[in-house]
Amino acid sequence: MWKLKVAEGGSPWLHSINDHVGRQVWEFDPELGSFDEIAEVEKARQIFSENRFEQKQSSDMLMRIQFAKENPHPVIVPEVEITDVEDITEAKVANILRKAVCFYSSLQADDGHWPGDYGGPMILLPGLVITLSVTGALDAVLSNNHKIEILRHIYNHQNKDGGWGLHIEGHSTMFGSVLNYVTLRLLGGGAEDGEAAMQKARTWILDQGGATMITSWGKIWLSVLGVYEWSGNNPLPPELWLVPYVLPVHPGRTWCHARMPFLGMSYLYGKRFIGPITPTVLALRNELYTIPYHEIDWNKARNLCAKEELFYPHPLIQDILWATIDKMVEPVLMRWPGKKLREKALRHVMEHIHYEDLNTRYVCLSSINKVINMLCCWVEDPNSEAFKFHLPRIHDHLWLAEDGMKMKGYNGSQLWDTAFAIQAIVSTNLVEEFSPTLRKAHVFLKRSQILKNCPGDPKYWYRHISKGGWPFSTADNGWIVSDCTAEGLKAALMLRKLPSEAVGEPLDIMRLYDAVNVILSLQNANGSFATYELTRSYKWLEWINPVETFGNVVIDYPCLECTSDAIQALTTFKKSYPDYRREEVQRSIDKAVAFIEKEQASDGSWYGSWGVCFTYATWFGIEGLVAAGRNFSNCVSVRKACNFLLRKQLASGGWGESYLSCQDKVYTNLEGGRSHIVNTSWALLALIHAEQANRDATPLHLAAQVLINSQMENGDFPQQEIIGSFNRTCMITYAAYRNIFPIWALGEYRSSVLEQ
Ligand code: LAN
Repeated sequence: MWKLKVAEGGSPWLHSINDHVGRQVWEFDPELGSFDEIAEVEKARQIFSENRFEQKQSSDMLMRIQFAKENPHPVIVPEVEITDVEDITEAKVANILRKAVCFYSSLQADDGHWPGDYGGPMILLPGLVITLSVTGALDAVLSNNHKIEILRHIYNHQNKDGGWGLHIEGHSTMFGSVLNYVTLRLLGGGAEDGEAAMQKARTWILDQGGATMITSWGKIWLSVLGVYEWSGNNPLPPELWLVPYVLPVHPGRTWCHARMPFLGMSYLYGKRFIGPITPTVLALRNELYTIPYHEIDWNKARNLCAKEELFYPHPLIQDILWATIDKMVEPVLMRWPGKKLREKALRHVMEHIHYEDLNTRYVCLSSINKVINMLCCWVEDPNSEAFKFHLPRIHDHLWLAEDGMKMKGYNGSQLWDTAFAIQAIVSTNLVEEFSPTLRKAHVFLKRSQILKNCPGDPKYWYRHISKGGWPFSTADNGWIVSDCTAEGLKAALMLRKLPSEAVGEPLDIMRLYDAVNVILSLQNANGSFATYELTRSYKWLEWINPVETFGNVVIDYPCLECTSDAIQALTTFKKSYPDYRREEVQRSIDKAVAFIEKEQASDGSWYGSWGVCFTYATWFGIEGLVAAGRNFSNCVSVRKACNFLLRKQLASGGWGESYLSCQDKVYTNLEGGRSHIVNTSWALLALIHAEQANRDATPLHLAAQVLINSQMENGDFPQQEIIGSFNRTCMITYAAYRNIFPIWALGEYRSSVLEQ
């Protein structure tokens, strides 16, 4: 049976700066599991695949089955069902919360964090399988059991039309379809039922024009595998890294999630690296195209892109730019003496790849650049130590659920979820009952703070300071994020106020100061905060975004959520430590508030980049303003935002927003007007904090009723539609939100609305 192992290392090729705290790895142990347990897992898999077109997101059942055995918890209170808002009482809500937190505590790992699914995108795992395949490491890294689970995931998420989307809930795209088809072929899928699935997929691909229509990023992976020609790619010249930094196009000025993958891709492009041409590769050349491979016009193919994934069409000027580089510059760089410059650029790129690998303990920023870096290390030297260090870290990026094995978008969402969970649990006023949970979470929080800057000259490495910040996932990942730092700081400050006998020793005050230093250092001149770094270049750079599938990728954009979080953290900090960098803190808050007000749309909403979508951002907008002392009576923005949320409340009392809001930038209800507990919780939290109870508490009671009635018998909450998003078009699972946010919202509801 499969087992989730947490905070374990166990290989001489693994290093950690904090004893692997937060590390999540699924391992197969044939000795493990009673007959009943194995049957329970099988049942969960079966239920998923039977309902796979209705419920596309897994419910993390494998982890739940394991944790139920490891952390048995009593079901402490009878079920409460509310048929009328009049029935809601403080005592009933307290019981619901007790049950919810009791259940959620049983999902906490021993190291203090809450593991969970962070899958969703369907285009990540193929890059890994292609990489393992061309490096010959496939069988060494993925056991047969891994392969079975990967195949299960791919089959489970094939759309009815035969294709695969960008993410599990999305319509079929050439990107998703070709890459998953190729993965099936490389893993030897196609036995029994698989044959029919592959046939259908091939038909979809050929009907939409074949693999030349895949987006640029897919073209690169296919070229690496040898089933697409490098001449069919637009240029990715590594020499770009050598242009003077003053130029706005220097890659060092772009968003870390654009520049890190570009780093490795430019290496592979510069070398025109192709893996071994195997019989499968030759067969794929036949299977993926509508015309014979040698007749394909690769020059034309450079700019082809299927309409299903053409979210960001290249402006003409971009096409002209690529054509010029392709025809005039590349030929020079491929031959002596231009080749000298290419070699210099490749050395520079490799130096930066090694720097990233070392400073993330081979976890890397995200699963994308992890795989690309690993491949580059192998291309540089197949026997390198770097490649060996990369291998065990692959498992940090894989997750198993009842829908199969997937690649996470990151090595997890450990810190982010834990910081939220702490605040949610504290909001219930049940701190004493759940002090062991909080104590453990507190340890995790403390052990995940980044205590050092990355070595060397930050300018040379294009890095911001890290000391005092918190990462999204683990300390080994090491990349701090502005809002993760803010949430980490908020959680630490909250725990500091509670008796240390209950929640453990508080975080050292110097470390609080360091966190504040990081936050202040991340504010842009216009008052906003971006994600990992300052915004280093201009919006117009988006015209060189070569990735047709995603929007808002080229620079680290100022973002509402991060800006609001900074205000929340700084205002909380200021209350306890008014003298630390007093004026700077106040100035920073004021400027951030002005940015938030400026960002608000005329209908009162804000648009969210990282969640679905208007409810998420409007919750952040309100929290930021309220934290800074604004309220319904003294601030028109708060008024407008409350009215916006009230207008979107469904007849059921909940809110339910579709992921389509993100790409269309128009508020869109879920199909059939269903409500979603996470959207409902965000809206409820926002309205409570904007003192809606003083005006009319009915909308709050109705929303609370939705949450109360969706609680399951064991205290868990159901997994509904996918709720995380990035870059406008891709969705990502936040498995913990279904527990955290109902607890938090009902916690605040109980203490601020019912106990008034
Ligand atoms: C994340 C995850 C966390 C997220 C928050 C902290 C929630 C947000 O408030 C700031 C942005 C951030 C850090 C974020 C940025 C984009 C990420 C890193 C991701 C959504 C996780 C995965 C995504 C990354 C770009 C995925 C790379 C893969 C592609 C298919 C482009």
